[in-house]
Amino acid sequence: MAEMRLIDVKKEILSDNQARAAENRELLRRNRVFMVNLMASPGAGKTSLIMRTISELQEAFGIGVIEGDIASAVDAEKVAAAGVPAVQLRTGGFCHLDATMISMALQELELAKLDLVIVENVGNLVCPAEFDLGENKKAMILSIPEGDDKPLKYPLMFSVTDALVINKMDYLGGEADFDMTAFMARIQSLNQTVRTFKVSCKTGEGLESWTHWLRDEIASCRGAVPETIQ
Ligand SMILES: Nc1nc2c(ncn2[C@@H]2O[C@H](COP(=O)(O)OP(=O)(O)OP(=O)(O)O)[C@@H](O)[C@H]2O)c(=O)[nH]1
Ligand SMILES: [Mg+2]
Repeated sequence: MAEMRLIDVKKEILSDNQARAAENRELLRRNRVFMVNLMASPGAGKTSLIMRTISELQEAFGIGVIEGDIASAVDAEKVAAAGVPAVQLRTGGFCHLDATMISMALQELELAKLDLVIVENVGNLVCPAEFDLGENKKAMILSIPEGDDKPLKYPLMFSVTDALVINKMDYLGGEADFDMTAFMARIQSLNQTVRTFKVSCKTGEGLESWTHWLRDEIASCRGAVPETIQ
């Protein structure tokens, strides 16, 4: 009988990704840049939150944005029009970003001038949750019209995220049939440490607490590298 070899493809891919993510994390640490990986379904409001964040923090901080999209560059064009450097990663069909793609994008940004890099991951509640990009924090958006049952259907993303932005709060009380108490109980059972922010990118409601969290995270990154290893 001939020798049989087994390659566990997923395990290999994730372990390669982990090594590249560690390099990205080190590059960011040396440049004192805070990077947040923003994940959500298509249309949940990722670009809207990024645009709101830019207008709130642009004066105080150097911001760069990495946009992930299967086909277009429309989100990066919006960001660039606001005067913020943007790199569009067009994945050509891949449904998530990985650490190698982020490494390529980071080379296109002048990290020495930046304090904050926001990554808009590909719109998808499944695959992005599995890939470490070397980010400091993971954040996700769940928008009210998507429904309160999403933590039951896509538990991994809700489990791994550090911050959960509940967007489109302006839909509550109207047509939306969303049970906030049941939703929060589902989140609690998956993730006891997640920070939650209830916002509307349309009205601006609740956005100060999100930008406050980012300010704190940026400040702790800035203070993180000892002077001797700059
Ligand atoms: N009513 C309401 N609409 C919103 C809110 N936030 C975003 N939208 C709208 O939702 C739609 C999708 O918003 P985007 O910010 O493009 O969503 P996205 O997650 O970046 O979408 P993809 O990049 O395609 O995955 C747009 O029409 C926004 O104007 C909100 O808080 N309330
Ligand atoms: Mg978008």
